[in-house]
Amino acid sequence: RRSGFAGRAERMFGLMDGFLKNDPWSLQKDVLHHVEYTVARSRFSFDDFEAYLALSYAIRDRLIERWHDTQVYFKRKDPKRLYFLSLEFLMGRSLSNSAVNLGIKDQCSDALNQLGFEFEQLVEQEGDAALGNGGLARLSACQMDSLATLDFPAWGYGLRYQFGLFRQVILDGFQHEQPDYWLNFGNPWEIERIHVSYAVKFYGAVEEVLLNGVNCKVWIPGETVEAVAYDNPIPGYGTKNTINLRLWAAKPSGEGDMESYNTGDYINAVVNRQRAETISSVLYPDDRSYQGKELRLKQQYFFVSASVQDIMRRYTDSHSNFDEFSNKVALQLNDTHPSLAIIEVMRILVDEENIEWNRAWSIVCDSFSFTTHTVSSEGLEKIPADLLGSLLPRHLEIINEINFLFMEELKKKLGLNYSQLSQMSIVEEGAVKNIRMANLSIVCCHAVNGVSRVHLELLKKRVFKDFCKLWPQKFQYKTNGATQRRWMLVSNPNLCSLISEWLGTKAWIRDVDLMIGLKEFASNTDMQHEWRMVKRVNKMRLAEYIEAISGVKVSVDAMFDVQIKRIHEYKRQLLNLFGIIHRYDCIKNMEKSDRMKVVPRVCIVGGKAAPGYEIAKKIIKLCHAVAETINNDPDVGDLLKLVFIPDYNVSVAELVIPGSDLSQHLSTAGHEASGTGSMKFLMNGCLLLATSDGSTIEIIEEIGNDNMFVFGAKVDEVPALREMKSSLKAPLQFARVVRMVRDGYFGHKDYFESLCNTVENGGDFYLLGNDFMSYLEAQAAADKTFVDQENGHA
Ligand code: NBX
Repeated sequence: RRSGFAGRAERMFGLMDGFLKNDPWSLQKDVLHHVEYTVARSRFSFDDFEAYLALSYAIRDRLIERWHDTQVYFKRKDPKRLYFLSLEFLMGRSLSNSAVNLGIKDQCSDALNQLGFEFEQLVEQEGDAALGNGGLARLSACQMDSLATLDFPAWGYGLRYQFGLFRQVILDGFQHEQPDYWLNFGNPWEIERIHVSYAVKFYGAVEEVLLNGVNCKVWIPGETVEAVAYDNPIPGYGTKNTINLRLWAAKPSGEGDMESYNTGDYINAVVNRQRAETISSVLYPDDRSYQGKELRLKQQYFFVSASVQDIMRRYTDSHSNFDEFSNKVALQLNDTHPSLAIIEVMRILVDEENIEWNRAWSIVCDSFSFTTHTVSSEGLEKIPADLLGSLLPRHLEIINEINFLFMEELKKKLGLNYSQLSQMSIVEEGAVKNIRMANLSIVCCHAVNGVSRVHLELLKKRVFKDFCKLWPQKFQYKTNGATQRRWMLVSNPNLCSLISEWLGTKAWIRDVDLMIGLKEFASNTDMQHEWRMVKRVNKMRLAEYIEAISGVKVSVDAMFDVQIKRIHEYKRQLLNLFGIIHRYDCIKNMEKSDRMKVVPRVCIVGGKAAPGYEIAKKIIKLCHAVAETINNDPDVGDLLKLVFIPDYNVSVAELVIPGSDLSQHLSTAGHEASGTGSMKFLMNGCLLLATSDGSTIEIIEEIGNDNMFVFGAKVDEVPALREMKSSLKAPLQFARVVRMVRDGYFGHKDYFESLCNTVENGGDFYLLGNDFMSYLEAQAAADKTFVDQENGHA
């Protein structure tokens, strides 16, 4: 590669000036070129999917161009780079997002129209990239968009799972999981980099050798797998900055080929090698519990090792020693899942670069930070020490050494307080020895981030109490956010045009704070009218979708009331269902003349349950059973409908959120670390009905209690309520709805029994009974506001 060329190209084309043109005619020409030469169809005859592919390749070309320019620019500047390591990214679709961020959506539409295609229809051809479970994974995706938009020299690293999050199929109201074959029809958004690959080693043993008169540890690994890079360019909005999400795929390694083939067992050798690919084959669908599975640990180390090698290579390309490492490299760990990266860097510095332990240690501590997304100590990741020791023997030694030094330091500070020492130890002693990944991360990182203010307070008070006392300066919070590019510009363009027109600027698309300027128009009737028109069109689109998937016809005059998120007991979808049953029961028992006063509602629920989470699966079934009864009851008609939207994912959210009037965030206070769904609804002009938990607490402070429906126990009240629970009597209304379920009003009496038991007989850990009346009051207030809105008091 001749470096002189960069300079020449820069002089000829201007580095930050696109080589490819973005007018409709040029785009059209490029689309046809890709139809003919990439998709290999005739440019005179191709269908929607082929058009989608060709357009994606035409856009990808433009992304690649900007990506190259970004790389050249930062290589020359050599700023501190930010590396974001996450095992999960929920990217969703890329076509619309890329076109919007590149500022070429209208040009693409024009180009396609002339060819007889609709941009919006091609967008629907794309499947979601669902390489993650829930909030944590979507946050990673939103962060990538913001980092690119804010001109950061950032890289994301993750795993290229062949199967993303399972597809949820509902049969007779029960959830079934099916594999997500997202790569089957190709992925035009990624660039395979066969030349960017690293050997990742596993198993084997540690040996001591004498090197230059010094005893050194050498890891002799037993198995090698190749990590191949797949790059996904992420464009910023209103900037040329285009960052990279580098995902690793596992491939059999070429190492040792001769040896195994010489044994004569050629077929077995090939088959065994092929097994290497299983490492990046499937995403674990559990979003909270850790099972200590070997494959999961392999995934973690595989991705960490490849990423660290890549980062080290980039650093050593332009630096001759490690003095500048922590000034040039920031490694941000998304939860504890990538925390083996800490140990891997330590191992490379000490074992391979022969850097003295203490110096290596300070480089590591200065470079790493981590974000935790968990509120309870039960949710923290633990890895059985035996498992870790067999897969990564040298890493276990390093962890033990770090722990030993940490314990010595603690003893000096705290004395011999064994209970405290054992709580803080990285190694959990017991029948099974475990490595506590959170303790490891806290000890080794210079910063620990919570994801909302109350989350940090809870970490300080409970989960990491002792660590917070020891190192108060390490603990901080960065309240989560969501990108308005994806959640408004891509999914609700009509609302965006309205906002830009009223504000007289599009600057809010990069700086969301500017939306405050809308406040002065809040009571303007023209603005209110336009706003309602936008909402109505979005609701019509959603109603069509609902009818298509469920056959249920819903009225757009009704309030669209939505709860979409992973199904969890603490998120209390069951409280929502009990509220719906109560509403149904009230309508049934009402005088016919009073029914006129009922505010019509369409209740929409969506979300996946982890495959092994029985209670969550029963909640899904109950939702279907209740829907079946209500939707077929002629007494109720349009006053109440309930629909479950199957296979909830990013694209479904993009459709549902803009068409919602009310959204529910019902976590028992103190259980949702932050919550980000609420933000997406709010930016689309949807009111929230929520508990005072996670980021909602800060949202209430920003928008005021008058602008949302807050209910339920507060974070500080929950522990005492739990203590008193056995002496508390659930309200009659609550007992009545639970009884309806128990007695088989919705069928499946036996199946729902264990579900009912979770909220009665002294159970009710999540305090549904306690919060029920206050929930109903908040719902009544929402009804009232909806009617007022119709009267012009929005
Ligand atoms: O992270 C979520 C929290 O529950 C939300 O409150 C928060 O807003 C969001 C972003 O900070 N946590 C989460 O989604 N966790 C996981 O998805 C998860 C996945 C795998 C795993 C453990 C947790 N092993």
